[in-house]
Amino acid sequence: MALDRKQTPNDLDAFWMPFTANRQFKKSPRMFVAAKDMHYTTADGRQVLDGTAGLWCCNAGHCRPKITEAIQKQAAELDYAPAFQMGHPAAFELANRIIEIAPKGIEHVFYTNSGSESVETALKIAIAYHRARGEGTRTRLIGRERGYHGVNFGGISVGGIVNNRKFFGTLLAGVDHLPHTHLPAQNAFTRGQPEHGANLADDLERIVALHGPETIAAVIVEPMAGSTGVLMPPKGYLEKLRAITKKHGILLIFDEVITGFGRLGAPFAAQYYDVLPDMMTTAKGLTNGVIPMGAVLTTGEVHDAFMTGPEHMIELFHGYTYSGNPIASAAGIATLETYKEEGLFERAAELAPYWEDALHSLKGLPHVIDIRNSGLIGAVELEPIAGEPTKRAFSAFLNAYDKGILIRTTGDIIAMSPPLIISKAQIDELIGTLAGVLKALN
Ligand code: PXG
Repeated sequence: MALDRKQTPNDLDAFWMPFTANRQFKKSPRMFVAAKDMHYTTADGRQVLDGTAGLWCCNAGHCRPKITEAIQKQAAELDYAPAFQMGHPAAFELANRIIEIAPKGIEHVFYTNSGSESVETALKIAIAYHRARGEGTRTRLIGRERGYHGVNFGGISVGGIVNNRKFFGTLLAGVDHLPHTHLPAQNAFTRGQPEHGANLADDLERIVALHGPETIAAVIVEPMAGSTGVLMPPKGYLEKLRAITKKHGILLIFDEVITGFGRLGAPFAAQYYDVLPDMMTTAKGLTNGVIPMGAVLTTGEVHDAFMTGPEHMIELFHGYTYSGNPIASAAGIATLETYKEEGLFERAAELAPYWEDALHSLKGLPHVIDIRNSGLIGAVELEPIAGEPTKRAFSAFLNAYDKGILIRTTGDIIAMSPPLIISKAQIDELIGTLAGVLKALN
């Protein structure tokens, strides 16, 4: 019997696309059909230089043989193993390798399937940690304006991207926000960390005084705020947050979903900025973006607080069917091996000054009001068109795509984060093409 539904594989209607202008896209689709190293191939056969590592995740570039082969082999050998009360070697092996490159003091790995799930997991661990130690009144969570912590309810509650929150009701109770650190009047066109703004961390003392420290479980921030448009932490800011949280017995969570796995030229931002949090949330670059996987990394102290009570009892009532999935674990191991064998974190650090100079050469072009960078991350902020925010940057994105480069935009900010395998010639091509796009913008 014939299926009673449309058999129209080219119909774009059924797929409701995430974070996409669906109607605009479906009128004028942008389809990738293949990828290799630094390039995507479009459906009409063009090569597009990847200026964003997919969505900040393909740090080793695309279709890297070691990762592809590891996935193929694992799929044929052990496709799935139950994640609860059973194990398989690859998940343990990957955890050990993550801890090898993590900051000293970070000792345990709890697997998830995305950045959003890593955030939910870390927030839950924070609250349960205090309870396990007899401080069950510590339930409040503190995020920051302009923060992005994924799209689940905990993450949007502590997050500070207005459009990600305002359509979705009352969110979690008991959440406060630190002020964001964007101070364009003082810090515009800073290379690396800005001079001004460390004092914004002192607002945490105000929040603590308002509620009492014994009510606060954790502070979560992106050490470098990516999605909101690339805001580097002011000099001394993260150190202050660490000192204040420590003083009041509050856990500090770094959301390293973007900054993890070499983006700044160190394995994690915690090492780049030399500030040790109690937990780190990761995803994206953990598997080079190839298979969904995330992980929460914790100190020994956080983990050990749970390891009490009868040994036959589950210590943490949390986890996912796909936590530590064999194929994701194999992809993770092969990814970390690729980073190591090719010295990609060191390469990012070496390329950073060249990247910085290239990016700042855009200063003075039409509409450019700020440029920010660190590691292999860069942002170019444009003056919005009066009354039509986001339109100018979105036009830049579309024109750039037509000219063969992939960039990201958020509001009127262009963000770039190329794979760490990018060459100097490709940096010139990316920035040169973008310069042409900016010159032609309305
Ligand atoms: N935390 C941070 C800091 C992130 O950047 C998430 C959590 C959520 O991860 P998942 O895997 O659930 O999407 C993110 C994700 C962009 C962009 O263009 C950024 C993200 C995702 C997609 C696009 O800025 N960050």
